[in-house]
Amino acid sequence: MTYLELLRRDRLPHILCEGCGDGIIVNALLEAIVELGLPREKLVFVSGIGCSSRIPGYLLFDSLHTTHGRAIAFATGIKLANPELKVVVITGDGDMAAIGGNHFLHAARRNIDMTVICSNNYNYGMTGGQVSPTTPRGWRTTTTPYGNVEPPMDIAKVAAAAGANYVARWSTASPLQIKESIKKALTREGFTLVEVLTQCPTAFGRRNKLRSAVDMLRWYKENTVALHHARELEEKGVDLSAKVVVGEFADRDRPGLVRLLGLVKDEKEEKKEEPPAEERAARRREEEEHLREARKRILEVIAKLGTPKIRRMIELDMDVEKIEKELLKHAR
Ligand SMILES: Cc1ncc(C[n+]2csc(CCOP(=O)(O)OP(=O)(O)O)c2C)c(N)n1
Ligand code: SF4
Ligand SMILES: [Mg+2]
Repeated sequence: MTYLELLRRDRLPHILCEGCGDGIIVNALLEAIVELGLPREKLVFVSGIGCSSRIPGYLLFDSLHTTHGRAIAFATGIKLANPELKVVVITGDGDMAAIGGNHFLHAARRNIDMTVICSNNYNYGMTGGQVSPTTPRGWRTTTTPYGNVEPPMDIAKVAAAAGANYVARWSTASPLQIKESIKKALTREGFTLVEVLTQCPTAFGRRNKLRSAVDMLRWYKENTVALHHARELEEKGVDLSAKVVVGEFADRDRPGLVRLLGLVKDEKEEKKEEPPAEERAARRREEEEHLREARKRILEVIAKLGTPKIRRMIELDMDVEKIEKELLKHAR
């Protein structure tokens, strides 16, 4: 299967602007699903409201387009109702960190089994470019025309601190890393989050002298620092306050909520309880012996009741079905 087969091409043309980074997210996501070989019927997509939240509408999967900020709440319901499903939330910085902030925080704390992909374009793209909780200081938006004065929220660090099992952040300038992190996120238990710093040239870039998608991608390339480098640089006293740190912020194995609630079998415990191979073989031999004995006793009874022909058939150890037929003929 190729990722093109997972796209709802009947819904094209899409509503996203030319150069919008959400296309890079779709590409990485579908390639991750194809490479993992995940069956279509096992995945459900959930989104809120925003440009990024429109993504599931273009994917050939079951999906739920919900109300603003509530995607994680709906996803929780789906997962608890059917723990066999892999639930994926596609959300934006406004949808998840502003109006949906509490759902996000507690889903990470409770380690609720779902994968969240957050398209962080630093603003409310769909409604024309208002400031969001992640807009960096000094950047202009329609509601901060002289530059944002508020300190931004660091989505990846908040998720990691709250208790999520897997958290990664990359920019759209690193599509391969996004794909690999989505693959990890989709295969981990518990709450997993991939934050993607993405370009919104229409509502955000042009207000900040980054008019095109290329300008914005170049900005990400020049201003992101890998986590391990950031640590080294900070130790040397380099000021990274104007840079964005990317990488994996959490990768751990806490039990997810579904397992804590006992809604799935604990495979590790099950393996522990299984007897060793020798013991299993001995049990099997015992069962087979028991069946042979039972068959022998039944045939003895039949021999007593049956005709000389049936007795002969039993002596010759003939097929049981043939003996049964002969016995039925005799009974009639
Ligand atoms: C309850 C409610 N409040 C406000 C809105 C208006 N609204 C729609 S999308 C949106 C922000 C979307 O921002 P984000 O999640 O970052 O998505 P983007 O468009 O940037 O991808 C807002 C405030 C709404 N639809 N519902
Ligand atoms: S407004 Fe921004 S986020 Fe929305 S589709 Fe256009 S470029 Fe993408
Ligand atoms: Mg946004």
